[in-house]
Amino acid sequence: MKIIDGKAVSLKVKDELKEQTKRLAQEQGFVPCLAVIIVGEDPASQVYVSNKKKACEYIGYKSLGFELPESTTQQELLELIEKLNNDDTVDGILCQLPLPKHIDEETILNAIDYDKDVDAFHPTNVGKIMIGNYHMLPCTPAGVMELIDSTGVSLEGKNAVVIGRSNIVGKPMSMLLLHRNATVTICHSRTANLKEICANADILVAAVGKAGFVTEDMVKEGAIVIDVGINRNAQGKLCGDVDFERVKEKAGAITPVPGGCGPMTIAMLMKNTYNAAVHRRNVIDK
Ligand code: L34
Repeated sequence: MKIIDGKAVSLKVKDELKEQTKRLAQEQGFVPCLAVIIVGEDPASQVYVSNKKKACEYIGYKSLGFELPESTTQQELLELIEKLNNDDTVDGILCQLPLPKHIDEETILNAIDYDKDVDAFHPTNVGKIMIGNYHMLPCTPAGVMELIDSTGVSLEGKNAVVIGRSNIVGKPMSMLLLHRNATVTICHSRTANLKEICANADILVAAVGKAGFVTEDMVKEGAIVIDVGINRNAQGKLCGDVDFERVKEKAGAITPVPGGCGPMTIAMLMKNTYNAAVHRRNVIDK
């Protein structure tokens, strides 16, 4: 069994971007700029957003932070997005989810200029992913692909099972696996024979949101197990969807939580920001 080190893989991605950014600054006279919006004071979201800002600093991007109160109206948020859409110095716009209940997420995500949509949540970018023609990939699924690739295992013809069908993880995840010629099964809360289907997976991606959901009997010997979940267990400790201690004895490779998919999500956001910047500013990237 091998523990996949998401921190190390993410650092490699960030170090490459750091080099590329240095070159952009020297040769083109600009660095990418990411605007991050957070509404309200959800402590988990604050940690994620602060990790995003730190990553920008590390690589050398410009970052703009907008911390808006819980009471912000949908109209006010739309006005800020419109301002950032029209600001030529801004390359990427991210509005951290979840948003307060009185704001409609879909309306907000649709309002972000799809060329600045570094989350790849805009319907245009979602459509491009479906077709297989994209320069912006959703961060968490893209990070999962990098983690799978870091094991050196080929996906061609393999059984890949995704548990969870969210727009943010499960659905785009399945498409990326499909583009790489895996045979993909999407499982969810109504799936019959979940255990049997999972136990047949060469690659198992868990994105459920329930601590300890994936047990050892659901995992094939030698499988690659990717844990996208971030939960708190009864002791308040951060943990994924997978019963890590038991499953790690059976898996061929497994991601931990923390230190697995979380850092990769951020690294992929950084990559999207770079790509958005060179695409938007028509830079021929060498
Ligand atoms: N718009 N909203 C938008 N884009 C996203 O890509 C996200 N996501 C998810 C929640 N809402 C979003 C994130 O950024 C989840 N997510 C995210 C980002 C970073 C980390 C986890 C989730 C992360 O840094 N995880 C660390 C531990 C952090 C901690 O200590 O709490 C880890 O090692 O897993």
